[in-house]
Amino acid sequence: MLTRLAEIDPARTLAEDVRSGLGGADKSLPSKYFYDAVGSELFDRITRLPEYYPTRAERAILERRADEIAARSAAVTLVEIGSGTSEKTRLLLAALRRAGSLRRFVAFDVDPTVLDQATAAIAAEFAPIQVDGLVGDFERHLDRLPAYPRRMVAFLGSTIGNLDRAGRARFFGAIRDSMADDDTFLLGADLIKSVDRLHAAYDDAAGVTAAFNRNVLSVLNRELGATFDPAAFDHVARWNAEQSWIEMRLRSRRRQCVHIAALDMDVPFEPGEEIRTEISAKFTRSGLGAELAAAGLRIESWWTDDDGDFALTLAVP
Ligand code: AVJ
Repeated sequence: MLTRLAEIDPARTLAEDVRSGLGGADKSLPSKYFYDAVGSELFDRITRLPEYYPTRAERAILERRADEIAARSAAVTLVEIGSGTSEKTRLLLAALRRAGSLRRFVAFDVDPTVLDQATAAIAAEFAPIQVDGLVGDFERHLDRLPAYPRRMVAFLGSTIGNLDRAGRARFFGAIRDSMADDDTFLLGADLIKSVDRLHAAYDDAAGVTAAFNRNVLSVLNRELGATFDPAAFDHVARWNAEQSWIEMRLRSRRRQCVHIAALDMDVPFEPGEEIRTEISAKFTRSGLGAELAAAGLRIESWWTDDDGDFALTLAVP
């Protein structure tokens, strides 16, 4: 059963975000706009690239630890934030079903198309559990999570890395506020490693990540009637040691001016001028533990893959 609990107006949000992101001197775009149909497909290809370790590492942890996670959470409801295709989630659902506690799955995602497909597939696969799809933005709508009993709220794939420190503090605070005493929070986080490996993961040899990055310009062309030539921008991946994140940028190959019809806006670019399109923060156990603690959450379990590349942590109030 699919229940649509909330809907937002993505077009309005996009217009506002693009106006403020491209209006000033330090240009940036929120990374959530990568994920139209083409972008989601490109991201899916990224997850299978030899250089992109996070997806494989997280899956390896889940394969090994799902039953332990199910036992420790004893969850009746699994809530997945930023659920996407919920591919790895199936490992958790299966473990919770084996444990005998599972009654309900709530998928929360910004993309209604992906959500419809994923919830329908999971409802069929895990019948008779109740499956709800919730369309929303995890930076704005966590207060609308349904208050079912004994929830495990999962936020996988190191999507947390897309938020800066202040954004993470807000996000963890909102998660904590939504939690009852017996709820748990399962977080997937990418860990700090050599800059060479990080660069390779975000600037792969086959150029899939470059295409993924440029695709956000096609989204703006289609949704806002912009005149970006994606080929006029180079893909850049840069480690920011101070912030402990890798950032993706699009660098203008020449002086150019882009018109955005829906905003009645002209955006000038100097040669070499960049738009920051994504941050992907990397963590240590102590750093993440401190950020969670500041929100009133305690690390109950911490699991990594054999190479120590990625961590899953179960946090409790
Ligand atoms: C989906 C946000 C976790 O930051 O690694 C992959 C997105 N960007 N390659 C990440 C992404 C470039 C990804 N997240």
